[in-house]
Amino acid sequence: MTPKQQHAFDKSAFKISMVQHLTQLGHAPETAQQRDWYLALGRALAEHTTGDLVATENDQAIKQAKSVNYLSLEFLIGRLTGNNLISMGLYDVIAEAVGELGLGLTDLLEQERDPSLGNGGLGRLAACFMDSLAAQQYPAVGYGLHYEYGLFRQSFDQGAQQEAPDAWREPEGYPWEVVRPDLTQTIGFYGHVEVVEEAGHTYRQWVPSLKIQAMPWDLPIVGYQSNTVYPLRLWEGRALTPFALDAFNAGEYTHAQQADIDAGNLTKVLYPNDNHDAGKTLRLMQQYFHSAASVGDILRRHLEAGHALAALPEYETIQLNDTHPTIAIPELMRVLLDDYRLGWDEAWAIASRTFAYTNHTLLPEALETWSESLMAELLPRHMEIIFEINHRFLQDVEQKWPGDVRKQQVLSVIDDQGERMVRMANLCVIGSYAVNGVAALHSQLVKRDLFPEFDALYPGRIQNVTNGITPRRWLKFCNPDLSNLISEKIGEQWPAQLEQLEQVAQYADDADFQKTFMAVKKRNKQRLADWVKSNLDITLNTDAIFDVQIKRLHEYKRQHLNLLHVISLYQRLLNEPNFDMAPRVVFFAAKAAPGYELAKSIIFAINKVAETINNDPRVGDKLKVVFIPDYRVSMAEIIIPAADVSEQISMAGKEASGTGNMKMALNGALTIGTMDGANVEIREEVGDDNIYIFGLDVDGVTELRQKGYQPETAYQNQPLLKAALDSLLDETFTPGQPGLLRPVFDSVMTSGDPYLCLADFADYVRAHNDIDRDYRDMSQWARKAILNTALVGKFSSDRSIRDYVNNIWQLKAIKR
Ligand code: Z16
Repeated sequence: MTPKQQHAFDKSAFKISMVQHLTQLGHAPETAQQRDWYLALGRALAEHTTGDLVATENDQAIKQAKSVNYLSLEFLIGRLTGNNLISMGLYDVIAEAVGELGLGLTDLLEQERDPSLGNGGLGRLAACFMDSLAAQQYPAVGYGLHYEYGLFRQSFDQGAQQEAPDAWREPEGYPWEVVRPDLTQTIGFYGHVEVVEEAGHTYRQWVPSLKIQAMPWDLPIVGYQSNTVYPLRLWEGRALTPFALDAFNAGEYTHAQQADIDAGNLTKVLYPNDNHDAGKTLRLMQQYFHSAASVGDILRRHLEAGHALAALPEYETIQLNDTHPTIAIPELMRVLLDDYRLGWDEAWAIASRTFAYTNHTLLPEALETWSESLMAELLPRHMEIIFEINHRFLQDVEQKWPGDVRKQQVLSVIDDQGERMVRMANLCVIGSYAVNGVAALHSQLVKRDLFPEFDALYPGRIQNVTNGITPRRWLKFCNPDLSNLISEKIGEQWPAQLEQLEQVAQYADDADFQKTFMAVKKRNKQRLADWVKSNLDITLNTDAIFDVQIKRLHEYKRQHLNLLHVISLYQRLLNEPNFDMAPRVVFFAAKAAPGYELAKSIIFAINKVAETINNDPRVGDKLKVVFIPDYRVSMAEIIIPAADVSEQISMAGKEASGTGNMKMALNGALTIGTMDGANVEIREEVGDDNIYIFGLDVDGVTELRQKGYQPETAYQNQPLLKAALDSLLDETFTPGQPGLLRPVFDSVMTSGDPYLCLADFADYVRAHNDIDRDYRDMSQWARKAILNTALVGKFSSDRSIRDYVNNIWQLKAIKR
């Protein structure tokens, strides 16, 4: 909403609308509960955004312009109501309106469940990117899946993770979504390929034996302070009517059922893996379903706007968020070849100028491959097309490097060492006009270590776009006090122009500003402490350092290195009479993939250590450990503004970027981190004095491995480390049950410590000592914290999107 429209906003009409929606929900104002009012509020607001969504969709200027289609299996959007109120510029007037109805806006907003349609960084990035596309009015559609259940909800039973289904829409439905049944498509699976002859030409035609309907639900992505609303279009799998099932070849339908899959299952649940490829058939079906429905919708829009098929790359670009939607490449080829009957070269000229691919990881276990036999069974025509793409590609390789069998082997889409597998990343690089990593270091490693031969074959194709975060949700909305303080000093443009935060740096040495800044931090810490008191019944000291590690639980992220540090602090408090430390609260929040045993063991160990320390009267409030259950976007919104210290401690070379690191720095936390991912660029921006870097860098890791790494050496030579590790084996943290924490001990001592925790331990402790020393000088600490907020403007996702627009997509903003 523009300032002019805001002025025109009719508060009393809105109140009437809310009461009408309440009535439609079957409630009377006198007896309605908070939740009923929240739903009425959401529906009343959605009326406005749906109107703007439809108007944006029908905008001629947009139809005639180029759009980006962001294809992602995950969009971790978080709650929409508060955020949309900020974007619509209606937060204050709606707070008034609901106040006049005798309600509190913040209470109502607390009623909303998070749509957790993603695992972690990759899904949240997609959500930030949609926000920035709408804010800057670059024409865009987000395409995802309408999971009935999002990421599981987490609780602890005596310290062990329990998973429960996340029924995010139940029971009343989600007020912001709009179903679009007219845009339903039919998606095929299995079956066979037929040859058809027409006018002297032969064509190939896929005859699927299983068909599932794809029906879209749109969520409104509201542009900050504009009328632009783009759709996040989520496909739901639905059974065809029994009538249509009659048409199936009986034998093949039975065959499809053997896979024990039916339409109702297809979009039931999000796969809960972050950075891990589980290789399940149903997951490949989800991927194809998502790709086929999205490609179909993109082509529909393109043709309905009156454009020629051959002009597709001039009007539409398709960004593949990791390899999850790779199958969209052969799907577009199939439609062009078999349905529109273009020749191969014509079709390839279109497809290979339409797709671009973002790589988010170098971890081998996360690089997707699908068995050739599974793919040939589920998608027989696509497998033929992949073979043809690969055949022609290998001819190019032969041209460039005649007779080089090794190059053919590493570049081929098919891995034929053992069971033949389709390498999705190779297919992406071959079928895309641009490939990017997500932070400067990561993109370098993509070129140097992952795809050196592709980089030589296609110079310039592999680029960098450093990730970013939306300053609307991650500062303006989640940290209103700091936002107001900033606006008082530098005006109100910064949420749309984050580089302007730089002007805050001039106040870094101003004693009054330091005091106010730290008072805001303290209030945010109190808000978190209150949450912890009422939900976990732990009392926290808000003068303590709030030391925060919040991210998925993964061995490479090294939550267990943090844990070893916590244990050593505990032991020093007990054993060293002269040991002095600033009080600390160490926060963890993390979900472990349900099948990831070591990750679950680490969670269990942290909970056991926390229980012991928090109940040991000798420790008092010098040290507390808090594991916040069920980490999710709405929880992050409470934790991040309260952080003093941000833990970004992955082994160098393993974290592609990180984005939580950016959120905490923006909210005035100081990073303790390795030279990994975007930490490297955060350091460049804030300067060495305002960040705590420790540990081996990428070259250091390589050297140590070459020398031959022995975790045993660190264990024997560092008494503090040895004592911390030994305590995992005795009864210190598991009274009466020694050995329960052995899996964590074993991961570093008998499994070779693959992520070098013990090698980095001493320097990690050193960096924490520096933090302890610096925190005691409140003025110096405030200075560093202020400079973090002031100097991380680069990490706005608005900048990331402009990088994509200028270096890859070539879009023009269409202002409405
Ligand atoms: C994911 O969240 C990420 C990578 C990946 O291959 C799969 C998933 Cl589900 C993360 C990276 O680990 C993280 O470093 C990065 O910041 C994030 O993607 C966004 O790029």
